[in-house]
Amino acid sequence: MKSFNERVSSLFAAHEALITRPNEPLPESNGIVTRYRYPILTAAHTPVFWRYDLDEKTNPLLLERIGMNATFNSGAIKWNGKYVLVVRVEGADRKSFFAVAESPNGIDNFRFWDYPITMPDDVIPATNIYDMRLTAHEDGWIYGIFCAERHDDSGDLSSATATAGICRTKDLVHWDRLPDLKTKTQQRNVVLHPEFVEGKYALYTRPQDGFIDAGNGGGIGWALVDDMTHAEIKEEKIIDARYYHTIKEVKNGEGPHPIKTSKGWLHLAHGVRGCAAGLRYVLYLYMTSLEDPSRVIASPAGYFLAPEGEERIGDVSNVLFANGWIADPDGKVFIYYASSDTRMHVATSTVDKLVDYCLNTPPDGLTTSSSVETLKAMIEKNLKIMNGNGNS
Ligand code: M1P
Repeated sequence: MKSFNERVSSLFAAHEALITRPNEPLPESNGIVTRYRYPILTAAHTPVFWRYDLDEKTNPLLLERIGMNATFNSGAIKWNGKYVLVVRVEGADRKSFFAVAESPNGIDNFRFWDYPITMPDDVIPATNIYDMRLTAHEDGWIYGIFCAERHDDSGDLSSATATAGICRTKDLVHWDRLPDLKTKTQQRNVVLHPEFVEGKYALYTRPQDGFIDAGNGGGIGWALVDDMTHAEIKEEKIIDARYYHTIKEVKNGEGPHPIKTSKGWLHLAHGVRGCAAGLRYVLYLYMTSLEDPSRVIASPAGYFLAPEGEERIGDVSNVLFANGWIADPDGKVFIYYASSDTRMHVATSTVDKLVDYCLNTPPDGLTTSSSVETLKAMIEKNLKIMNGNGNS
């Protein structure tokens, strides 16, 4: 029989082996993006000392005391040379909280900081908070915008409301809570653009009729606000609309804030459609103009990343969701995405590839006939090349 201390040592050794396991790129499937063999964060990556009481007097059987259920939907930022995620950690008690994990290379060795984030609750207290988008704004603050979920007292036991909670920090340790975003509708997936636009703060929004249903909320919206310390949306317009029989028929939502490129702002978003198995969440890209970040200039058809293999299975299956990515100065892009509301992954690409993908993937013609004509045009062009009389 192993001693208490030996069993504690085994727990730490197994955890250390897991979090230091080297990740491996998988063979490229489409030239656009590289996936990696292992998830970068799972519930088992949370520190042993979060889950176990390590005092032999109070936990002689060395049982887990505080269960962790999932690590997903993480904001991302390059910070002091490290790839830093503000992770949505969900406990076994279904409460989500934010915790910082950092990696030296962006693809493995993610290690949680000792303490989760203490988010001040000095506004109307929320029951649950999750899905933070991080923006290092040109005003000098790092803002976090997240969903604050509260019980809807006018409904039944399960009724809830979604509001955009706002906080800011200079060090990712101490966070100031700002008043929630004031809007006419419920909101989730609200994201702060990193630059002032017309001298104002610019927000990507997702108006929704209910906690789950987007309803008449037409898609990803755009609004300018004067002051993030009292943010209020007075006017909102839809910039990336939902369409019938597309990957974003039921809902869509901005991912992290867009990346500025020489050809325009590069956006990552999620689209949702319904099917017999429930909702299917996939990731897609689009671009907006540098002069007017609310004007869409490229909208490739279909999804960019969809669940594959074990990504398909989890607490909410058939879901990919991303609210964090990091573009390095050399143009490499680290896309941090979660699968099935359960675990975090990384995929890598480059700004050049993602921009090329956006500008040269045919847009959605919205009907089968149109898709077939698009396909035929490519086949015809390629057959000419293959038969030796197509290349100029
Ligand atoms: O369960 C899938 C996702 O559902 C919601 O996203 P949306 O508001 O776009 O439907 C969020 O609760 C998100 O956290 C979750 O991953």
